[in-house]
Amino acid sequence: MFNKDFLWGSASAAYQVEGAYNLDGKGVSIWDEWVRIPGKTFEGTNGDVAADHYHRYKEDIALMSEQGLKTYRFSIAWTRILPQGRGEVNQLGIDFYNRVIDECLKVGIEPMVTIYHWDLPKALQDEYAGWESRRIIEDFTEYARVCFENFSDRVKYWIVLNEPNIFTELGYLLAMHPPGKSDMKLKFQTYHHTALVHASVVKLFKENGYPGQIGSSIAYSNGYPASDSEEDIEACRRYYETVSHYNMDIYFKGEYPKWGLSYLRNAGLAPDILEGDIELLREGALHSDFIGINYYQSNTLAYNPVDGVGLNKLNTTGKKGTSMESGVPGLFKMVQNPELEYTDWDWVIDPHGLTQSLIEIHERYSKPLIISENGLGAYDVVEDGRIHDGYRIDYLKKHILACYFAIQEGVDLLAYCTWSFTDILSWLNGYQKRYGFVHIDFEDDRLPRLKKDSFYFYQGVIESNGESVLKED
Ligand code: BGP
Repeated sequence: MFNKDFLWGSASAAYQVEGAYNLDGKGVSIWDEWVRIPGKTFEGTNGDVAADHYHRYKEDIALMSEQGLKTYRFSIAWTRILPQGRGEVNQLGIDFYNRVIDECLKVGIEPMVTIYHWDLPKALQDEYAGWESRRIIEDFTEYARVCFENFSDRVKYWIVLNEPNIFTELGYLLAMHPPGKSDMKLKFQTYHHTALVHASVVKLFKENGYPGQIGSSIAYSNGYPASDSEEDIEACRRYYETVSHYNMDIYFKGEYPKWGLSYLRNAGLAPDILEGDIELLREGALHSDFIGINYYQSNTLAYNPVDGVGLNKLNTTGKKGTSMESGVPGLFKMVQNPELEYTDWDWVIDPHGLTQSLIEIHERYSKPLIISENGLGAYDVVEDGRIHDGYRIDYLKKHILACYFAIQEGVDLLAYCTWSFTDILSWLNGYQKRYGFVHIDFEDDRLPRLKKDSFYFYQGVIESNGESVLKED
């Protein structure tokens, strides 16, 4: 049974939904710049207009209310609030988020705010290379303070960072996100800085006694050994030590897994950990109220020798079966799982993995959990003014059921947010990879909204507090 206060939600991110990239005093973010470099995003798509949520938020929130949403997770664009990253506050930016928050509350939707969803102010990137410098800790904490001072009278759920493991991997290792670097040591160093930022913001939140709950959201993929061979089981263990547990432990235990850290040290890849870091990280971990996880898929791991396959870029074309094998030599490689189905972007569909992930995290960290993202990216077709996205309904049904199984096992799950409410920009995949309950025709300047079949499906789920899915099973 889902708790009667269970937060059925849906999520977005400022850059992917708002548009209005240069209006009302907004400063330039690293994404505003990145999308303008030829070849960086699918067919040069950008978020200049996106879903124009900046102007259409009332209409979108009215649709959320019609669906019955209990929470709307959205992010704040740092550059709307502090156009240069620090210093003068842009009141028009504050006003916009006040309008969004108030509109949500007016229709009984709990606003859940992500403070950072990847759109770093370009000014800070230019000045000190952003996440590469520890100076980010002070600037970010000050930005968070501005958010708390302005919005914490009404916002009760705060997610400090969205998927720090993904933006550091894609930004500093795979060179697919800004700043487009490829340096394994830097990836681990910048990740360490994100953890310090998280801890510093949690500390500020608690010391100032702001009401509400705070956490961060990590992209989590549980792992399976590809076979029962000793080598594959060991590859899976190494994956946890250097990826899953590594990413989570530093945020929610305040330490790195021992084997993982010593492996990285021996390889000359470990982050520099300064005096006082671990103390701050432990404090941040202790005072984090919840753990946010974004779950899309699991990973199946196999042995990868030291001269084995390296990391390869993701499939951003939507041509099924075009992604290449990827791994970290000496640790593991990710392989296809013959038991499971894949999306057109080669993401594995594995609802059981969600149950396993939730249980693993619950057992290791003993904190309440929020699923801050889960959803299916797919091509949608409009037929006679309708979108019959049965595949999305099927995906969501199975993942909601997966949540239920985890709750039965004792997991304290507070919320489930789908990705996304309307169709929005997919960072690297343009507008053709759709996730929403509400279709947007991006070819039409009026950006018309159209409810998909999945809109009504989720409406039924919320109305029955999950019973509609359980009944069918
Ligand atoms: C997560 C991000 C989201 C969103 C989602 C879907 O990693 O937090 O912002 O983009 O993935 O990913 P994609 O758009 O690449 O399909």
